[in-house]
Amino acid sequence: MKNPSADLLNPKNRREFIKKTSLASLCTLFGIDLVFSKNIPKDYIPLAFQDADPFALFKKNKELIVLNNKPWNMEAPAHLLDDAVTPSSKMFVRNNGLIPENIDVNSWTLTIDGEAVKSPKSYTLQELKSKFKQYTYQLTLECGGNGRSEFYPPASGNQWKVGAVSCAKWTGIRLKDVLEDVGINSNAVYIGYHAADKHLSGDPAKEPISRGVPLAKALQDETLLAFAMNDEDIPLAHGYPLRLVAGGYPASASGKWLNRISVRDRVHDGSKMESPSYRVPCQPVAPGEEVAEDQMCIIESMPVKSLITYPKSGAMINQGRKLEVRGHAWAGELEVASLEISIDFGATWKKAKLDRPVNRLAWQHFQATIDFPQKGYYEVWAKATDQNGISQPMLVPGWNPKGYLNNACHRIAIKVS
Ligand SMILES: Nc1nc2c(c(=O)[nH]1)N[C@H]1C(S)=C(S)[C@@H](COP(=O)(O)O)O[C@H]1N2
Ligand SMILES: [Mo]
Repeated sequence: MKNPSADLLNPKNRREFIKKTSLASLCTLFGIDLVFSKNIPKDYIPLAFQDADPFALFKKNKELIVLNNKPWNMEAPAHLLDDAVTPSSKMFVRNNGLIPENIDVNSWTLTIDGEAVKSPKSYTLQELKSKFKQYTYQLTLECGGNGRSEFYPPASGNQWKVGAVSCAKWTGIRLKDVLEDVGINSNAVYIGYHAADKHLSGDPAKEPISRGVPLAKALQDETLLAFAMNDEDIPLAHGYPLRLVAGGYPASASGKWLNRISVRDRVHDGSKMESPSYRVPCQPVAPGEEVAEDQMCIIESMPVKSLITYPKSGAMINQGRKLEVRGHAWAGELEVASLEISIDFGATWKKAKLDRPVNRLAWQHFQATIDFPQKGYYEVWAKATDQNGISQPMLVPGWNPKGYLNNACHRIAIKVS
């Protein structure tokens, strides 16, 4: 056994492994004695191992895929994202550091500071909730690196397939209302968030991530300081008790465990704002080409994209039966104008029924009914086009050193028999 801890992340492997291995030798492997191991019933999984189970820890659907455990990163297979509103159990987790522990909501504060505030001001959670009007929006959050695994030459980082995207319902107050209450100066150009998670190195002086958005984005109606997700407290993995939510931008701009926002007189220079993080070449480059740091531009609005969430890839149907296909489409800060489906590898396209978003920056649902001409293997491809007439590419687009913004058409396999 090479790397027991990695293999044991999969609960199926863990159960198998524990069945095959005596608990005593299991613990030796992990560097600790299990005293009284002879008293432990067969098939009993010690709590220490249960705690390492991200599915139990974060109450996640067992079909989520674990990409990393330090920090925790998990994504959903496409068919799991079929809900109109993504439930927490199916929502991807992307952490850059260690989730804060022992959060005390009663003493949690948000401080607004920075070069461009009249004077810094702090609020308790209670003050934020009672002083400002509350709003609820469904907001699409997609990791900038979603789809990275398809780039060639490969880019380092979490090898996301297609499931690092969510559209939950967020409730909170408008950042712009709070900034107005604090008072910002005319030199304000950007906001940067600071949060309570810990750097992987354990160094308290380092922040795992501290990103932000241009002031104009910060002042949009839908940019929230959220304290609830899907009508409940935000789950711990998703930023409890307070989160900045800036839908349509790479989700890295939506700071979890938020405790401070700096209103800056320059582009925010926090951790992972620097090149090449969350940046792409300002001008297209050849795959594998080296790009100078000053030639990398910060990602703002995410590109147009869609996901087929029903049926699951590999589905089989009988000949003569119609197939209902459905999913979601989104286009960063823009709206999706149309969604087309192809079953002949892109030779012909048919328009799907596409809903308007429930609110700005929410994904849009599509649905199509497909007839297959004869038995055999098919692929169903989906292609969204945004309101500016820009469509998803069929091939992996714009290679970039960090593997961001892969918005190639999603496809599923169907067997008609
Ligand atoms: N404080 C903090 N906020 C964060 C992160 C983080 O590591 N720490 N990760 C960011 C990134 S890169 C992404 S893609 C989203 C993931 O949000 P989720 O885990 O709720 O799906 O959170 C963003 N906000
Ligand atoms: Mo991300």
